Amino acid sequence: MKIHVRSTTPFEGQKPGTSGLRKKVHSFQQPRYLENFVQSIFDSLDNFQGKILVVGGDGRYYNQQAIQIILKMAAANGFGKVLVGQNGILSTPAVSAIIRKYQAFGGIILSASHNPGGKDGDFGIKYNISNGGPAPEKLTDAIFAHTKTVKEYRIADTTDVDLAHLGQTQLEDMQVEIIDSVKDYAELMESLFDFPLIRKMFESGACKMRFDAMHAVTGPYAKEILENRLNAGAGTVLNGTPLEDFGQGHPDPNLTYAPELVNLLYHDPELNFGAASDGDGDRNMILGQQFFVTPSDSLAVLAANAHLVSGYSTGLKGVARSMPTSMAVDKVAEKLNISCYETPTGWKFFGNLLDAEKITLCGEESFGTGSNHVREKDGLWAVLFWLNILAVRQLPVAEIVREHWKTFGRNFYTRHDYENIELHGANDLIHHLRDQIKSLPGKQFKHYQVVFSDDFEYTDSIDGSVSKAQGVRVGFSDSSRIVYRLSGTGTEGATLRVYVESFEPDPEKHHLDAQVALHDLIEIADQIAGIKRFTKREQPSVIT
Ligand code: G16
Repeated sequence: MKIHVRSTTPFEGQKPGTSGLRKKVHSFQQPRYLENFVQSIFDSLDNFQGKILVVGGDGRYYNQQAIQIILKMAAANGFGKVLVGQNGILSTPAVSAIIRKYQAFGGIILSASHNPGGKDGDFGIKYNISNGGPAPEKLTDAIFAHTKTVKEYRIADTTDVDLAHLGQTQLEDMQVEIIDSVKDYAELMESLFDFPLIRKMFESGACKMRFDAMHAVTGPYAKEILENRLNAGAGTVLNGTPLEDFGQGHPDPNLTYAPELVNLLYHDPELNFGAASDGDGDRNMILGQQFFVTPSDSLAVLAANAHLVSGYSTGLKGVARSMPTSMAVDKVAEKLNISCYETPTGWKFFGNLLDAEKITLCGEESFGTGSNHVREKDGLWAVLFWLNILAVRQLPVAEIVREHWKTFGRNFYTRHDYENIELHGANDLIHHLRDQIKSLPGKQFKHYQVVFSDDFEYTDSIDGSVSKAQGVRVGFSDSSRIVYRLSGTGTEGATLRVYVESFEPDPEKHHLDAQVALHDLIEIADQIAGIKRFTKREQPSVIT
């Protein structure tokens, strides 16, 4: 095989964020930019020669070009075989499932998740390890260190691989197998949930749903599983064809960016279940008739009802949530007498707990829920979990959630995002908060008294690694809290996230709108951090 060892010089700023390296497409199109990062991944790994790598992406602009480069580099660096999704398509949870099923050494996922795509949009790359999960910080730090010193990259001089047809080809000494993007994943879902029961629910007309794939990667998965295997009816899946620019949409399943679906569930009386997933298929949004289930509540409801679902009926080992996620699931864990872990934002922090079998379910406020079936959050999995619960309980979504609140109390919760603000102002705001950490406890704001304040630090109970400065927390005497952190997934300026939560045991007050129930705390959040002053914004850009 002819291998070129090409000279290169480092690019600045190739630091993986919350979930891999995300930049504008234009950045990735610069000669050597992707090559440097891929070589830095390979240089950070040991003993992968002859082993299997899984490669796929969410279908956004530049996906296929990037895959061709990665294949040639994988061949030149000594991988034995690469499994690639047909047409370069693999959702993030599917990559995780495939790595595990075929005992691959790791996988490369090309996605910028929910960020917009297209020529002027975002692109991204992340590396997953052999357990199927995101590379832990130790590895992403090593990759970043390599990007700062990379001097050459290895690439095979060979023709492009045909990604459109299933089957095996040889890329010099390395085998490339183009695999069905959906099959392995669909089989895994079928092993976890009661498909005959869910099918019966659809066929009887008891459930009529719409799934918005947002022109992103989940379209083919949702069509195969919901329409073909579960007979939910043709037309159940909206925007089901993956497009390079996601139909110019923002493939982020929330109330702001999925208006078509929200409108249907609020105005079409025939529909009683709605769901959506994001660019790479790991996020989910759940809607009932005129009802939005917050991701934090969704995790709590899944945990409380897991015993009804075949794949989880033997009980949960424990649960985990990211720190800013509401404490609703903590209440369920308490009742089930199982452990509840609090981790920093980022799915990678759940990996060790899942591998050590400390937890079965985990989730984040950022529309991510998952379990030990893979090592990524999983959008369609969450939808199927809900469908299985609906099929067993035969109650509307809203009733299930209201009943849950009655049993466990309601954690009112909201997240206010200030997107694309000036980096300078964002950093100043965080410094301003850090300066107050010591002086805040004891202070009174309206009828809330601060009892603690810190910058969240996490020690992994399995490997002892420590992650510092993961978000400033302000906790009040009634267990309400405000959390501030800067997003690690944006590509322009900075995004400030402000998370506000308070617990309400009184069912008479559970009907309140979260923005109303949290009104005072939202004002206090601004008072403490000077949000308007530092961001120069009067309003958040997204409220969830
Ligand atoms: C990624 C991570 C999640 C994280 C989310 C938001 O999700 O995998 O763990 O919660 O970003 O992170 P941030 O608040 O730093 O923007 P995804 O779906 O974008 O890969």
